Amino acid sequence: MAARLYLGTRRYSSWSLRGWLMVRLAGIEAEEVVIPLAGGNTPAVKAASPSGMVPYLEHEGARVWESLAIAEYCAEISPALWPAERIARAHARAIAAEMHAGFRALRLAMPMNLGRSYPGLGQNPESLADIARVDALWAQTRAAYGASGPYLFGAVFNAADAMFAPVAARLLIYQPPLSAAAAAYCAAVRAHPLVAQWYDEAAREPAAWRIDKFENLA
Ligand SMILES: N[C@@H](CCC(=O)N[C@@H](CS)C(=O)NCC(=O)O)C(=O)O
Repeated sequence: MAARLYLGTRRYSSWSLRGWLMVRLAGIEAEEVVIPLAGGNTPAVKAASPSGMVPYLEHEGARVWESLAIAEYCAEISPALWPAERIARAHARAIAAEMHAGFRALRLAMPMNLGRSYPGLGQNPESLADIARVDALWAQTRAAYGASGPYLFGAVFNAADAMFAPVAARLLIYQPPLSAAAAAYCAAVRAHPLVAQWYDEAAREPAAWRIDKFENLA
């Protein structure tokens, strides 16, 4: 096998979901190595990945960590990961980069747990401000580029959608106030076959991989 993709526990690892979606969207055949996360500083992750974090992709001699770098690598193999048109592509990269660098309050207050529902939890002024920005950014993007379908750039689920897929998951878990359009986008992301596959595989992970601090928020 010329490729190996290191991932963390699917139930919790939002960054792994992004990297996995990129690799699958690009059609790269990779052996998947899922490392049960310890809730930070997992020794097996440190041993496997140059940055000590997942996702991490090895492919035909390339060693790629950081989800956005994985996105760019996958897009070299499958350019349709980004929109074909230059201005749309610039926008897609801008919003993907904003996601990669930001929304820390949202990520901290609403950790991803695909096996739980925590409606109403995690709302604070900072996380709600992040959510308002996400909602506006999705609305602007869909208004400008999304007319042909349910995703950010229309009919094709692309790298920008992959970057936001774990945000959609969090919003479905924590159910903060959202515009109807953002709620519809979250539902569309959840229904995408690859996202559905990730949830299904997460549901089959051993119960022993569960981490108390993510299971008992309520
Ligand atoms: N900026 C990184 C973030 C990766 C990240 O934070 N991954 C977490 C899992 S979601 C991790 O590997 N944590 C180490 C650990 O839990 O041991 C990226 O874009 O890939």
